[in-house]
Amino acid sequence: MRNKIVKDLNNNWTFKKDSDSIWLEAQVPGCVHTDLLNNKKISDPFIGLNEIELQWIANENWIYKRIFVPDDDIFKMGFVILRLQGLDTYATVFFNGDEVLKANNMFHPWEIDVKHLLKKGENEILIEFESPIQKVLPKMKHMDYELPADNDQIKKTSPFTRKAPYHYGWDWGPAFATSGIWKSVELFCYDSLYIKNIFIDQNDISEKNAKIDLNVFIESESNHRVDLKITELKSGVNILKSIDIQPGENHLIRKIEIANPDLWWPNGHGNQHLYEFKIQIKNKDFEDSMSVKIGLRDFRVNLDEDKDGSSFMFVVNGKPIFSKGANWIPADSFTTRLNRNSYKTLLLNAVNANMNTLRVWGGGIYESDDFYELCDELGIIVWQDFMFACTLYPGDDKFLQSVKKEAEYQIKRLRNHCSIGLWCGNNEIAWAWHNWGWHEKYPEHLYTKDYNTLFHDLLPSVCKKLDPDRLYWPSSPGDDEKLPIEGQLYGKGDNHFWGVWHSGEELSSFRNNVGRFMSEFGMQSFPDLKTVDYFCKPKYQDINSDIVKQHQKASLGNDNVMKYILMNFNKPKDFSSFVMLSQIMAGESIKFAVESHRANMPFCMGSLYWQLNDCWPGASWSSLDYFGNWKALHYFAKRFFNPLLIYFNADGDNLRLSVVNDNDDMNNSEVSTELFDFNGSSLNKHQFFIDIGSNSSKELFSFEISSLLQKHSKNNVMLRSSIIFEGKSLTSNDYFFVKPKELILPVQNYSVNLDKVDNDFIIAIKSTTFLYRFYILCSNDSGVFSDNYFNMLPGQKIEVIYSPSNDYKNNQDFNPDFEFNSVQGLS
Ligand code: BMA
Repeated sequence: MRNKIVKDLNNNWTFKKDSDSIWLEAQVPGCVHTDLLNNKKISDPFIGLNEIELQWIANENWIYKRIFVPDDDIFKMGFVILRLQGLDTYATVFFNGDEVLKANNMFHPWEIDVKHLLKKGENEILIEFESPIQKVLPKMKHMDYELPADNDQIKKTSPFTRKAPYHYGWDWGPAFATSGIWKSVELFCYDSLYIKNIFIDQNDISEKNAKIDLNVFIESESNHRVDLKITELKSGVNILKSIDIQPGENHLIRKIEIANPDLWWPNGHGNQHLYEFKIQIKNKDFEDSMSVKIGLRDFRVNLDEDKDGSSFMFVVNGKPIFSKGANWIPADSFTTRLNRNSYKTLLLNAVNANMNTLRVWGGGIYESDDFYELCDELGIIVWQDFMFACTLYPGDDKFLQSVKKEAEYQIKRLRNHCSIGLWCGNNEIAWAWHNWGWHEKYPEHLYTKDYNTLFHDLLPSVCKKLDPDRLYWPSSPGDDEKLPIEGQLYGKGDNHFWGVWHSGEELSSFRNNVGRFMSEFGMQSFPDLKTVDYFCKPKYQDINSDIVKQHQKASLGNDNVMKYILMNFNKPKDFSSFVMLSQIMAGESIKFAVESHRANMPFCMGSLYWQLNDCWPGASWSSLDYFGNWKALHYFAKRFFNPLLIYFNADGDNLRLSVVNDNDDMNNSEVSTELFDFNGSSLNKHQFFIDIGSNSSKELFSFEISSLLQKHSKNNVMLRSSIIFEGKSLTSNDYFFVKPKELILPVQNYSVNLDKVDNDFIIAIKSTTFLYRFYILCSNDSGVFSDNYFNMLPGQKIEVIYSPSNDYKNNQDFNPDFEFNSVQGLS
């Protein structure tokens, strides 16, 4: 019996700069920056001003090499393929001294048959990487225009290279144009035939019945008769069939039905049942098998026209789903350092904040298999961009062919994932053409021909051929599937709203710019104080220091962070107060935005803020910092994405209260609304019993602000509303009648009591005064608090649970260092 052999060649690599003579140890998968760091040849690229010092690396050529001795059984195989799962990026590969391939795209694998070159004893693989910058510059000299690439900090070469756009710098990340072997290297050996690919087409799924087409692709060199076996334990699928295989690619389709399937649901709407199909082929000489895990679900994006334009809504198993989540960027500038656990921690944080959707944004990478497997398991719908963002791209045949290969590979790799909701061509290019002055500045054909070919012809046709049931959406933001003739439209498609932050508008603009699906909007903040300490010594912690500015990549920079703080809060008294106020400001801003999106359901059916995570320690719009610390925004997100939400909307003298409910019907729920002054006295209270329908947003009542307040000052009162159902308070929200800086806040006073129960710490807080956005930080660990950044009335008691990070979870000696404060202590 001859089975295929997959021989991992990831160990024992060495590397050097092309002009150096000494070889150093290298890691595969890896990249030159981390290899230099591991060999102590450079200092941590994320600290101080090191980013500037390390720019030379991207301008050099690097060589990677390994020697290996093949096992005897490999020589018996008919085919020995050198499979390089990912090369970053311009690489020439030599096998035993012979040049075997030249690579120029990091987003698909490279394969070459090396059987004729393979010898007994030592074999050598050597890979020369050319500087991604120097490789492109000569080509650019002959062009009479540049391509925009506004975020590219390294000579604007990025549009020409199929390499992660953010490697060249972005407005939240450093410029580290890596080189290296960023995915596994293996010898893939087979004799005559193997299973190449499986595609499970879910064409008709309901609670009663799941009808799927199981497509098996078998590559063969000659004619064979084999037994094909398909099994799935949970559903009892067990099929055995004898089939004839011809030379070349064989495509077999098997129709399968599963009665009463356990359906897959997004987080918050049901369970994430998965089925695992195992496909085997076998005869007396050969055997091969492959498994695929899938969630069965009917997934549609409803784009139907309606009185307001046309909808943009995910409908899963017939149920409209309000998309709650954020935009995902690569979780490291050097993604090869990430593993399944790093992904799991980040994605669990998303789920813990009640998210059900993430957008894999087009300036990063197509994520690892771990990422999508975890999204399947956790119920996270993935909006998947192709990797094109914020620039125009070349339109020559060579470039298009490379993209075609990349798209075909990625679609085949990812299409079985139930979490993937749609494919999207690019990030913001059509919007930029019409609204960022590109139309006036660049030759027309870059849009009408090159852009059009890539995003309205090539990508949609590859999607249609390989993944016919999934929506292809050309660009985000976008209003329909045709080449856009204007920027964004509100009322159709998805929107990126950047009037707040980029255009300096007040938070109230969030309320006036609600579209059908809000796929981007954001507010910057600084990371956790520990993270600031990581990249910047205390003596340089100043908003204008070079190091702090180096870790702020946005064009409007720290001045804009300060501007928004001062629009709403009093001046921070020092740098760490500035950091904390920036976080609270971001929390309040995005709360304001998301609440208005949710309150506008079903007109608006999605709210994904910019951005979930970071690729390095620095200022950004993220809610989780590079080390996974929850910034204030993430705690706010957990509340504003709570399935049940109370929403206040002031309109002149009216204060309207609505309830948004993603849960099932809740009959006879108590909604209580109470006005307190900052001494804790209840000034008035309203209580209603109402039925709250499922999947709905409903305005419940409107108060006259003047009669609510009567003679009380707006500056020292708070309205608190909660919903109580079956004796439990399910949600609450606080409303203030003026901006935080206009509140007359008392000097803070509270007491704290600490207890340890199992691995967790219970922090009991008792306030003696009103506390505005009281928060707890842990300065020696990155664990998570059950709640944080909340308001407390005098005399109120709150218990917060601190769960230590994995580093300290089982460490009985761990003593967390907690710090307590509130907005009152920051100015
Ligand atoms: C959006 C994104 C990113 C950018 C962010 C903040 O438009 O698509 O390109 O990082 O804004 O400016």
